[in-house]
Amino acid sequence: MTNVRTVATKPFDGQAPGTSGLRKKVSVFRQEHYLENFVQSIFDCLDATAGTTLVVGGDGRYYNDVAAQTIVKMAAAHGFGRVVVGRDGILSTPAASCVIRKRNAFGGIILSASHNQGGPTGDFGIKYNIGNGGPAPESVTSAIFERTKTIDTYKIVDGADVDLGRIGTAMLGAMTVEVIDPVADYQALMETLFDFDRIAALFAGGFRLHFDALSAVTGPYAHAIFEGALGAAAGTVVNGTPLPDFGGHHPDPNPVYAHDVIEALTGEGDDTPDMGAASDGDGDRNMIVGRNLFVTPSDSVAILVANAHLVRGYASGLHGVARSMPTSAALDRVAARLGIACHETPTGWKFFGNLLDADLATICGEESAGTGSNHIREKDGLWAVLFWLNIVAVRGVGVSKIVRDHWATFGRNYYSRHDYEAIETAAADQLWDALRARIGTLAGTTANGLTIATADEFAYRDPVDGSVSERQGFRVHFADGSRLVYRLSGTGTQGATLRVYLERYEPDPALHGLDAQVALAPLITAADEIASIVSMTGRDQPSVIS
Ligand code: VG1
Ligand code: CO
Repeated sequence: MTNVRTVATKPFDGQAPGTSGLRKKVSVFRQEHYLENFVQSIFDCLDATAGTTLVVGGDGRYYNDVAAQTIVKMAAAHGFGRVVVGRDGILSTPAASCVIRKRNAFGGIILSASHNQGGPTGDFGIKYNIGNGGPAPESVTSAIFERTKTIDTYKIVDGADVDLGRIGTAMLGAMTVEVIDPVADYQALMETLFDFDRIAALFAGGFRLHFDALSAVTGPYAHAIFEGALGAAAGTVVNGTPLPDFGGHHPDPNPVYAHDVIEALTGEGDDTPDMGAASDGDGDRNMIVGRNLFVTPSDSVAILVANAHLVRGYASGLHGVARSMPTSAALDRVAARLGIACHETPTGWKFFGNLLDADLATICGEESAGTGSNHIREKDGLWAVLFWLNIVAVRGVGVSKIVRDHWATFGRNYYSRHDYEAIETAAADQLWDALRARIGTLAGTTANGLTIATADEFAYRDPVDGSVSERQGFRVHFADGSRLVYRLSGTGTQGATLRVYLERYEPDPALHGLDAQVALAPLITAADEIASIVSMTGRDQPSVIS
């Protein structure tokens, strides 16, 4: 008999889930009972789970293995009927979403701190997804947070670790533990959406992809799909083995942290690949690079939507599209052309879930390199790469040409995000309060000579359930159509991170070849003039420009 043990514990501070669950330093998670407290708080907030299925998996970062064992044992103590775990505790975030949906699971627990660094001195994270495969809505995450403040016991079964390294089923008390191939269900889903034969023909014709998994979770998926099913040359996937510390990589697929991809795609020689791509720690984000051209994520989602009719899974049309508020309006222009709705939501994928469930949107995107569709309820990095490959295969032209043609048709939305990472919390609070006090007075004034048309703090009313999310960032619209957005990151674990999003629309094709930072220079100055970033943070430049 497996023995269920009830362990006395105390409430912990600081467990408020951010935009993507709970993220903390590994050292915090390793405190006695810390992980158990959070898992029990999740379980305590779920209705009638007895006999149901729970999916568990993570991005393979340090502590993933320990946490997976603990969760399996707690799930058994809680009375779940079955736990489905990716082999070695591995599931990318999109694969977890796929498996939750396919297995009609009650929900899933995903172990990841996404793009945050891993290793013993890095970050760990845990997030609960509901039965539709998407991140739990705020009503659930707030209930979990409230529970962490009062929790006094958790339940776990005693006993040896379960072997998660071998595919198959075993019993833990009355619960079945099923270990699955982390790639199979996900790959099968991709094969229904994209024309694998056509993409395989593209590779057979000599097309060269350079995919950098940044030593994070997408390695096994990319090896199996690109080099396996699609026949891309060996060596297409680099850094393709998930490592507990991600091999020291910062698994955030942007031109700074994935600079190697930008470098590989610089040039026009025979040895220059045709397309570059990367994904983040947990596999839900993507970076797309053409020869000598980084595709901004805001452009990428707009281009996918403009070409969706060429791709099997989307050829019958789109219900609508959605983008997070700071994402550029390039998508809005495509939606207008297609005559479909374009929804604007706060940052974070959970806001897209209701729109997808209600068939109000089919494809969604965020400026932070998250793109996805109604095939699952998470953003999906490899899906975006396959979507691009499918478009390239059908149109027979390269990534950079597709982007330039798009600008020629729709105009170019110059776009950049400036991050000021790990600034002192007190300084960030001060800057934020000052901005809040000023925002209502900005309309009609000028900044760096540019006239401000409107300025507000973004609030969102969900069109499906009517819930309201306030204080989602400051928006400043200029009379010439340019826009500035300020947000504080919800995913950092050190100090505060200020994000400034800059956008300028340029219809004239003769002006489409500028460097984005040059095109945005007047706005960059205006952003500092409005928010006094340099004087209040002591930083004279951003830490990351993407
Ligand atoms: C960041 C991105 C946001 C994304 C979130 C989670 O949030 O800006 O667009 O949804 O990460 O992505 P923030 O609050 O730090 O700006 V992931 O790949 O960490 O699930
Ligand atoms: Co991620």
